[in-house]
Amino acid sequence: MKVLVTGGAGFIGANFVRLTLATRPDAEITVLDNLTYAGNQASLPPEVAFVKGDVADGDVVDALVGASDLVVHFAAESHNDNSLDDPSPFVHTNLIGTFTLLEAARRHKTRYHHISTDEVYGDLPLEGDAKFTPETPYNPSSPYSSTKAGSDLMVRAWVRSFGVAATISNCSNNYGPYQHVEKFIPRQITNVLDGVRPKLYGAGLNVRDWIHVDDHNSGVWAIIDRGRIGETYLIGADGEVNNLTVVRTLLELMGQEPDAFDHVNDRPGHDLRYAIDASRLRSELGWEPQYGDFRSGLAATIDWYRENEAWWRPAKLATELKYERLGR
Ligand code: NAD
Ligand code: TDX
Repeated sequence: MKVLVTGGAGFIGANFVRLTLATRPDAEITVLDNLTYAGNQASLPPEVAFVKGDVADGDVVDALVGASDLVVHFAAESHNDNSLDDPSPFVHTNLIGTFTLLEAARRHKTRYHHISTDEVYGDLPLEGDAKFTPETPYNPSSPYSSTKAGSDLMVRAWVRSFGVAATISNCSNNYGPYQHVEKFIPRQITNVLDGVRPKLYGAGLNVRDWIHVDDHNSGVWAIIDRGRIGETYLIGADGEVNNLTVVRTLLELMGQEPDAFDHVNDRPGHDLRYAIDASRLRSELGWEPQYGDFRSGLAATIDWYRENEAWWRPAKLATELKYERLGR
């Protein structure tokens, strides 16, 4: 099976490529990625076929989609803080890029899987145990989540109007190796490694539903293998934790005092809480997460960043200068 992975030099895409190489000997992978600040070819094994190009470039996309049996579309501008600073690349990649891929999938009748986020549903109150389901109305908060929401809606329309053979997954917050140091967990781990105190937005009471990146990607394969065309599946592993607890756990695992962090300015429009009901994926497709214990997953992630400074160091200074400019 010829598989085109867009955004394969990013965090989740690179882990998807690695998982696929390890478990799917029949898959022949090509990565399409234009290596933005978030893309890093060093995240990929050198033997993987790699095309440097833009998912919004119709000619490049047409040729690659035409030569593939399956497209798994990870490429995106993915960071909320950046979208609040400058939304325009989010419109280009998340909306025009997805449109370009869908049109090619339509022309070539190529199976298409769309990677999306729980953030399309907006947020949940801090109190209570409500969760997002596939029926929750879309209500995105940021330029990032609104462009992801728009891309999901295009996929649904291309299925219904043009018969594109597509599925969608909306996953919660991922953690694990190869995640860019701008994101919450790697930012704090690498800060501590640099002798800098972690930075918590606001009071730190916002809740995220953490899932190990390999569990996300095994869910994606379950949907590709056994999912119903046109369907949306939510991926999550019941990993709700507030940001304050994440920082305290990281500090403890790294041998620091529990209060050795700073509160910084909150993110404008900061979503309060995300929580996923993944029962459709579990009951219909028989998927189960393998990384049940968040604490030991965090410990392994800390070890990975300790051992792979050469991978993250080149991005660290520019990332912290950006946060300094944003006051966070
Ligand atoms: P990332 O920012 O680490 O990687 C994105 C990749 O896409 C990079 O390699 C970048 O170079 C590439 N890219 C960006 N614009 C491109 C373009 N125009 N053409 C080609 N390549 C381009 O992102 P990630 O965290 O790995 O997220 C991957 C996908 O998963 C995204 O669609 C995101 O919305 C979704 N998602 C992420 C999370 C999470 O917790 N990180 C959770 C749920 C869903
Ligand atoms: O330094 C920080 N301090 C802090 O308190 C950073 C970078 C973040 N935070 C908070 C904001 C969020 O409540 O931590 C939480 C997680 O922040 P991010 O890592 O920026 O993730 P989030 O905004 O929740 O979005 C992530 O999950 C959903 C991904 O970046 C998205 O791509 C995905 O769709």
